[in-house]
Amino acid sequence: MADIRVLRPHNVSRPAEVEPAGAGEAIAILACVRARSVVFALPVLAAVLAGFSFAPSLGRTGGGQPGTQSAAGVRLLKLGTFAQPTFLTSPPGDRRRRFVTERAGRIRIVQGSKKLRRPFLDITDRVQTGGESGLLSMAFAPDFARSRRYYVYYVDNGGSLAVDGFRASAKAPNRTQPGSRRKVIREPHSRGNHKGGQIQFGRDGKLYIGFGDGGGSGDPDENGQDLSQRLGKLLRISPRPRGGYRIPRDNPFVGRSGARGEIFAYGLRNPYRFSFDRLTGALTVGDVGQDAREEIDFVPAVRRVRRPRGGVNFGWSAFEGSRRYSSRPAPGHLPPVLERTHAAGSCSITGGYVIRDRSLGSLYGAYVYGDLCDSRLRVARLRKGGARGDRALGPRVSTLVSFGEDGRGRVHAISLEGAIFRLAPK
Ligand SMILES: [Ca+2]
Repeated sequence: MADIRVLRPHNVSRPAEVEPAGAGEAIAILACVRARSVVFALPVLAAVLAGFSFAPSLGRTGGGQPGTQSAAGVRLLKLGTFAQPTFLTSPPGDRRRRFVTERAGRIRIVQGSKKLRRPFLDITDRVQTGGESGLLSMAFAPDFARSRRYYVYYVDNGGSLAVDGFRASAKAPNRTQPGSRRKVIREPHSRGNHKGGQIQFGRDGKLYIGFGDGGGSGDPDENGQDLSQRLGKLLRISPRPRGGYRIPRDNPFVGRSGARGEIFAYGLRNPYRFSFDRLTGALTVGDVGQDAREEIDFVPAVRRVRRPRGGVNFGWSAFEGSRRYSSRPAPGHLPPVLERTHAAGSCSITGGYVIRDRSLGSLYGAYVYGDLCDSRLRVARLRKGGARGDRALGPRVSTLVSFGEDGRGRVHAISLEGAIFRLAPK
């Protein structure tokens, strides 16, 4: 609990805009997003009882000054301010538009540099926003230009993990076609934490979904290593246009008795953010730790199939990072390539992207990531078996909830407090 002082927002670009109430709310939200343990849930509860709400008031636009921060080689260009933004992405090849999910259930479009007034989607009536819940990410189908299909990941009003598909309007491309919603997947999830949150299409054209282990502390349901459960897993599916999904025949556990065919990788605690290298198809996962160790996992792509090998066991809850956590078996588990300890100021890792923006020069090919508490952006070179050159990049983004990559491969850093920044050359 003593750590709560490090949770104070300290976005150096806009210090004057951080008011005490905002700080308190940020702490509550921050703590809820990470809520790793019962111990840490106490300050969350205290903050909530003290009257802080989860209303999207943190995303107020303030003076609208375009803030910038810089460090050697890179600076942060402010894209805009949103209401508790959680993710950013673009349709494949779309060089003009960036789509931002807002936690309450809206998707905003930034066209060029202009934020459009009308949301692309509004499902606020379906989305639960307490704890670690909300509209948490979205993904455009690889053939979006033709099919106009896209997908969203949210926590529904019953607390279940939900992925739905929608279609953009044919006549009004910045609007969603009314009545186009199709359920893709639902997973009951009764606890307030470890709601997962990421969907991404791989270079193999399949939709990958990251589900948390079911919440609580220490994987009480022992889902992580249980192949009969979808919680604590990375899933790989082919959504059907009319709803539901197909299980790809080359998934690793198809045909294995007692295992779910949707599972692509397992042994995950809360893979809140994962991504694919847009050049190679390699997988990186930021798996949020328990009480001591945050981790980045890396699985290189198999060139022929444009995806990582399937069936990898990431170790939870036998291992937290590279350390033994319980006596549970974890056959063949793959240790992380990078770990950050809580002793060093981390609390909840925010997985990012392998940078493929050539304008960033020597950062090309480096992996950028961060942490919800330690606001420093970090970079490292990931490779099979380890990482090298792990260092703080310089700029800070407080309450760093996510990164996002646009249609040009430009990487953005997102503060749940409202601001989104693009990593730009100095
Ligand atoms: Ca692990």
